Amino acid sequence: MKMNKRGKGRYSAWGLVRKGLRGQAWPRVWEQHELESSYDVVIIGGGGHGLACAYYLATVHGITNVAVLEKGYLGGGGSGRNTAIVRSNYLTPEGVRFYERSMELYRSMAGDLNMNVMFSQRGHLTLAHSDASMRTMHWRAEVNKLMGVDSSVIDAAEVRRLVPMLDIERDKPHPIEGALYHPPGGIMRHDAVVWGYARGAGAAGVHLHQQTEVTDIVVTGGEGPDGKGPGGKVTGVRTNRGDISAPIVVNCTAGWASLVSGLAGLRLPITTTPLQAAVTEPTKVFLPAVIVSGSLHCYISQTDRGELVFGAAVDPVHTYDLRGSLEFTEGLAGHILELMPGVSKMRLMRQWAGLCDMTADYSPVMGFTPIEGHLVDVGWGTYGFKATPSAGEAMAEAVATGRTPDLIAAFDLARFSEDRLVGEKGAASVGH
Ligand code: PYC
Repeated sequence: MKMNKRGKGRYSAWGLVRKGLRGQAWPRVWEQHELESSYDVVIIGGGGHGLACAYYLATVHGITNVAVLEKGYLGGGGSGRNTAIVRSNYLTPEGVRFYERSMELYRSMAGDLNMNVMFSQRGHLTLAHSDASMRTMHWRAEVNKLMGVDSSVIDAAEVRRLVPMLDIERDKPHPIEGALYHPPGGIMRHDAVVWGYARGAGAAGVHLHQQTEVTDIVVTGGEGPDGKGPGGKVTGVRTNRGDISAPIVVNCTAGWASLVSGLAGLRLPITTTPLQAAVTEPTKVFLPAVIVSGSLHCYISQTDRGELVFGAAVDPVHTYDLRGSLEFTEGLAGHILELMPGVSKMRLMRQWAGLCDMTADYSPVMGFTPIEGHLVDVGWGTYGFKATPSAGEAMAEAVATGRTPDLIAAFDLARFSEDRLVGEKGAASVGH
């Protein structure tokens, strides 16, 4: 069966076998198009955020003359380089509300995008190893509950009941005092989220251009010496494949965000830092929840295939270098074994790094900028994957209506100069 126009075709099991045996070509999941010389909206960055924005622009707002430009391949940046954890147990009301909208969209995503995104709401535990961190857990739990999010503080005995593999021995440097327990948190298949949005956007008429690098954002009338920067107006972009005129250019490039908006003469309050992660060989599934320890700088989940996925603290340098390091592996292994000595025989199979676009308050920057027509969806730090659907939905609304949706009003760029920071460091799973 061919894909229908909305990208919702299905193969029967027998159809799949027949096709495989006959060596037939698979239909493309999204069509390829010539690069047009003009679009109504250009989105830079073909990761989850850019694709989600394009998808909601086309399907909710009927704006289909849209190009997503990706310098590599779709989902090859932060969307493919995270640990696929989702949750909404943040610390600020603004953060909780925003990430909870993402959870809602994630819950209905498999049906909405007709894609098995393997959403597994297996529960999420943020361990506390001291009185001070128990206090923060209580604070988060209270904010979460007030915002209608399922989250509470549990003691060490309950932690052991939920996750018997954890060592709750008290006589050690970092004893487990308790945890913030967030039952709806979990993991999902990050690539499937990207493919689902790409297929849906493509089927709705959006042009997806891979291997298309933006080399300049064209701005006129700005305050900078070159006519760029605040006060100016976007007229298009230059790419390695030709120029495009567009009145709206959205930056969804995560780790590369400050470089990309820099092309328009806009300085973003963002630093870029790598975050490494690693995965073990598969074993029988034994870890029933996502485990995070801020103090021990590590987080662990087990995939449905049985691999343990580990992450640690961000690297201590600002760089765009994605190489793995032995320091990371050694530090990670030490901390994981302190929590779960039982996994000492497991072998690490792979290691990777993604780029985190960090802001001073650990909250994102979304919406309009002082350059007319230039919008940003950046500053995600270590929270980007979780935010994919709600960021895409809200950015699409901003582009379509010309107004900032309430959901993201607190995350505007002006907050840094107007002393309205949204401090979300206390909700970080990742050491910084
Ligand atoms: O905030 O849950 C989190 C997280 C896990 C890995 C990176 N960020």
